[in-house]
Amino acid sequence: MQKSGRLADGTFELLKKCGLSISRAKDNLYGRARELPIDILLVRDDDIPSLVDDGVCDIGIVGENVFEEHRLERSETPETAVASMTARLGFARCRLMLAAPKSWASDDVASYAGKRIATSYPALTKAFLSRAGVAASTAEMTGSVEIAPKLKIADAVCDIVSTGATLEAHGLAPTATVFESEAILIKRPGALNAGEEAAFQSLMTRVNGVIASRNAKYVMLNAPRDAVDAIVELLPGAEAPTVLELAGRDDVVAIHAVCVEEVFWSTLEDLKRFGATAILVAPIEKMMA
Ligand code: PRT
Ligand code: ZN
Repeated sequence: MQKSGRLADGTFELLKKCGLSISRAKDNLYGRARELPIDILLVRDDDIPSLVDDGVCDIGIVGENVFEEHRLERSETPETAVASMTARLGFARCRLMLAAPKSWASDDVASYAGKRIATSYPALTKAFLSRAGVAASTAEMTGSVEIAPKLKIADAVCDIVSTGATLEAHGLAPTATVFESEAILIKRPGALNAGEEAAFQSLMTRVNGVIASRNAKYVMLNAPRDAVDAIVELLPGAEAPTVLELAGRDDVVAIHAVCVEEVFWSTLEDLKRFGATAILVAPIEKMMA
């Protein structure tokens, strides 16, 4: 995993939610989980795909952008790639975007024809341009890509965007999404022996539980008996809610449901319109199917 940076925080948080406490060596290069037989190598994110491909590590957590760039660089197809994606982790979401100085920025990708584009992701950029049928050149930079147009190193950029504030601050406008990314878990097929595979499966059960419970809420409410169907219909991503009798009430029942999708204020307002009362929305800490 990444030693420090935008992926590291999310990765440590995920491992913590999976019930793993990581003790780090003094040199900050190694970590060890106390609860499962997992050793952790702390590195720069760019090294993670090769470390997994080459068998130094069995699994890795990395940005899909870095993994896909590495895969394209090695001219691998998804079928022949050594390491492959095992799970999407839902954090470090970002987009790789083409951006141009506001003076000539246009949503038409053809406007990049004949231009020089600075990027840390030349393979992803070239693949996108070639799919779009646009002939442009790339200038590879390892950081501070956004200053390239001002320094006349390039005409435009293809860079990672999260809020868009960095592009804005440099007078650049994002015009096309080249790649959508989030943190992913990668694994080399056949890397693990039976004991290691058991630890990996245990880790994955926990990871999937954390991901599933991220937006999940436990919703409890009272509903008029004749509105149960309409109210259940409104509960986002709830399968087979529990309907309970209320003591001394024939006209009203209680409904309990696990909603796996986000429950918005507007959903609660809709529920109220159908006669729901005493609505409670509680977070769910862990889920296992
Ligand atoms: O030291 P190391 O090599 O490990 O880290 P790094 O500096 O290469 O990467 P790091 O920690 O910045 O990012 C790691 C991963 O996080 C990336 O590969 C992406 O998958 C993901 N990620 C998510 C981002 C961003 N959001 C992001 N905003 N990576 C980079 N940025 C940068 C971007 O390059 C630009 O400079 O943030 C700036 C734009 O941010 P906004 O919010 O102004 O749009
Ligand atoms: Zn990096």
